[in-house]
Amino acid sequence: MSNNKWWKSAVIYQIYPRSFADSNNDGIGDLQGMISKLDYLENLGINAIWLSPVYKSPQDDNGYDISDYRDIDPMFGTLGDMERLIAEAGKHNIRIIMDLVLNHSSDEHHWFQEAKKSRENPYHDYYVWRDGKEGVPPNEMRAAFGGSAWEWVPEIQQYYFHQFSVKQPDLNWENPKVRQEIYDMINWWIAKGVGGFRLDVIDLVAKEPDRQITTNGTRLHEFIRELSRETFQKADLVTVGEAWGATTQLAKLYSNPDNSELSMVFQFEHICLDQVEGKEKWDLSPLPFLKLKEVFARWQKELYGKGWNSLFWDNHDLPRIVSRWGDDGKNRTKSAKMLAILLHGMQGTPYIYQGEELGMTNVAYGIEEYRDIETLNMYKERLENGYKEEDIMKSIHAKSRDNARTPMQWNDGKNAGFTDAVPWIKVNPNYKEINASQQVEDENSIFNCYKKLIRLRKDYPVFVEGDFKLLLAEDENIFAYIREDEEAQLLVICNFYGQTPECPLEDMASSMELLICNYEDIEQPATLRPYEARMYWKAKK
Ligand code: TEU
Ligand code: CA
Repeated sequence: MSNNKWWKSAVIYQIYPRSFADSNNDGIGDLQGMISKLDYLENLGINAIWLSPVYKSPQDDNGYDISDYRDIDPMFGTLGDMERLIAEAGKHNIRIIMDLVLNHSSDEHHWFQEAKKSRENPYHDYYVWRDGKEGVPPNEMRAAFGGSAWEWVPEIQQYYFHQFSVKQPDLNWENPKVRQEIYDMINWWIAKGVGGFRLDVIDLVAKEPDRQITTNGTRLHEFIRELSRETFQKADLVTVGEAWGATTQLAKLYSNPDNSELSMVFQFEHICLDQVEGKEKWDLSPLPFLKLKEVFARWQKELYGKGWNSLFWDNHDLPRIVSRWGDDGKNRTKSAKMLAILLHGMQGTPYIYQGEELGMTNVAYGIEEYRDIETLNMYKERLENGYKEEDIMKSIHAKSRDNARTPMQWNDGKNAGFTDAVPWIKVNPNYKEINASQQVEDENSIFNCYKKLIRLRKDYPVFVEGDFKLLLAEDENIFAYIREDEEAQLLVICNFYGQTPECPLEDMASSMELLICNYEDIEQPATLRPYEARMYWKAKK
């Protein structure tokens, strides 16, 4: 198998720009702030940064509503700063991956401003319109952030379609002119030296609203192949599509090794395990451990040699993993390392979301501290629908996107060293114990565990090449697997809970070399300690 693409042994770090580092003390992170932290990132060892959107935007959805794809929002800096970031990151051997939001634009984009002027306007057809009568939308489709997916424009007596907020009108991919505009824009960024792209909700672009189809539309893969041919294939880029609707079958199309579509996708099967069919993410239910193992094992196995996995626990839309599958109280350090060791031993490209390398946790604020449009709209809607405020807050504390969006915790000084001003969203009060400057110095920190895992991936080819076999599939506490290629074996054993189960893999492990673990005294007892994780390696003769 040829696994020689640079991004197959790379580790990618996601930055959420407004929460990373504020250089000019206006309370919002920015590009100069990122530049000032490149030494920190190089020390961690990552190879690329995926930057959530920094384009010009009214910030209705924190930049996922773009009003100019070829400019930077003044809040983050200038186009010159962006060019400096690309160049400076390059000196640290770090590539910059831009976030492409191609399913929709902002309603303040000049295309939409023109489009809504008249049905004859040349830009009208850049968006998805349907005739109708005021108050009688074309169908019942709902938007992800609440309300109808159709918005009435009285001036032209038509509805436009939006899968997200009313300020995020859907682009019409059926129109070849729209696709061409997109390709030109992407090629313009490629010429600036970016290292790749993350494609926001790429599985929604081929929507067919008349058939009430949004995900995986009929023309989806035709569109992606054209996009790839016209842009990405001309350079040595990494591309990752966000695809909530991906199955392993579809992922093999998206990440076909023939390079006809993308490098890989983000799929969410391992993330949505506590979401009951037909319910919303806010309706809480327990996390099924055996199912987690089954899902990872299936994705590892199905894509082996036929596609490529992305590996992630966290992003800017998800609650913090240590508060989800780990223990963010007494066993925070142990469990955060365990989750890291589990994920980073698998085949695929690992992604680290800012603060994950410190074991940053969820927050539990009062509603007035929340900023996220999805959270705020849901709060309003559920109150109106008679939910108890207490239950709504419970859902928010568990699932709000703002859990991931609190400022990066750099040190134990004012506002965690993020800003001198009032931050746009409150800092997690636990920054005195959880912060980067403390962890960089401490060789037993979560940070240094991530750093070591990144190093191991570079040093041992089996991380990239090896196949995957799940062990102890029915065990209620232990997640264990073995990876194997022609040269070596890699064994990962993780105790997922605070119990002390017996470890039936002791014999196998005893002939192998311990690469990394999350306890300092390594006496290899027959039982695993709370959240204990160990990774072993052995050469084949
Ligand atoms: O998210 C896609 C998406 O479907 C989200 O609405 C997701 O369902 C939700 O965040 C889960 O709580 C992408 C971006 O990652 C997100 O930040 C944007 O808000 C969204 O697209 C619209 O661009
Ligand atoms: Ca700033």
